[in-house]
Amino acid sequence: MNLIEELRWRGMIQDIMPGTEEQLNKELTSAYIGFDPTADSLHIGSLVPILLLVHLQKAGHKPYALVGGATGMVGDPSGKSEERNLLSEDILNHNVRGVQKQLEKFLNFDKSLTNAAEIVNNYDWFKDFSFLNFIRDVGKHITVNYMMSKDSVKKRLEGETGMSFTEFTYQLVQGYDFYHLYKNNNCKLQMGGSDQWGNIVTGTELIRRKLGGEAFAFTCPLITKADGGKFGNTEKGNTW
Ligand code: 383
Repeated sequence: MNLIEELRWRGMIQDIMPGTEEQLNKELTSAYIGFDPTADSLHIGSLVPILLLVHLQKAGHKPYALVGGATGMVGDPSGKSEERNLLSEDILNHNVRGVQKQLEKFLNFDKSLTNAAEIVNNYDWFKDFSFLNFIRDVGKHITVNYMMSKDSVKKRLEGETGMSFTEFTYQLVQGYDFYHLYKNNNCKLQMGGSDQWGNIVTGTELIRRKLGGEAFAFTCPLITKADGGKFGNTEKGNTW
């Protein structure tokens, strides 16, 4: 059974981009999932995505776990009905360490492996990225029309609380991560929970527009609370 067949019978695939299975069958593929350090612990909703990385590595591919030191400073609006509060840098640094320690327990980081797991932090490539360079190099490739068509944005435009420019740009920041990892780490696949589909596709679009490259994606269903809502660091009733 190949990786996608394995994940499918386990009910771990929600959406998948055409060509993904072929890519995984073709060669050792590097893939990533991002986790924002909005708390110092991951939660039960992160477990299935972590297991995607575990299965990926077991199948011989290379997993990257990205800790969002930069994206944690912005706040992902996906699945959120209200604007988030910004976290201080001290709290974020503390959270990055907590999340990193937990991720290390699931994956094999043995450097002698050709598919050794790696942890990366997007703060490393964003800390020196100026606002002007960002809007010229990234923002110019994606239309506002395209960004507004995402569920995460549409819902907030319909709602009463609106959405700040900060959260609106989140999909471009995550999109740029995928572009960065594609270009520098040959990472061709991004995975995540189904709430991440919109952000992931902005990344494959950026890779196509800027590099003419083809990147792949799939998502897993979200584990939800009894009330149907998603688990999350900033949600009530979370299981750490
Ligand atoms: C940041 C930068 C990237 C890629 C992803 C990210 C994080 C992403 C996000 N993810 C959630 C989180 O951090 O907000 N924008 O709490 C959750 N994930 C995983 C999974 C999930 C998602 O960490 O669906 C549940 O656990 O994707 O809600 O370049």
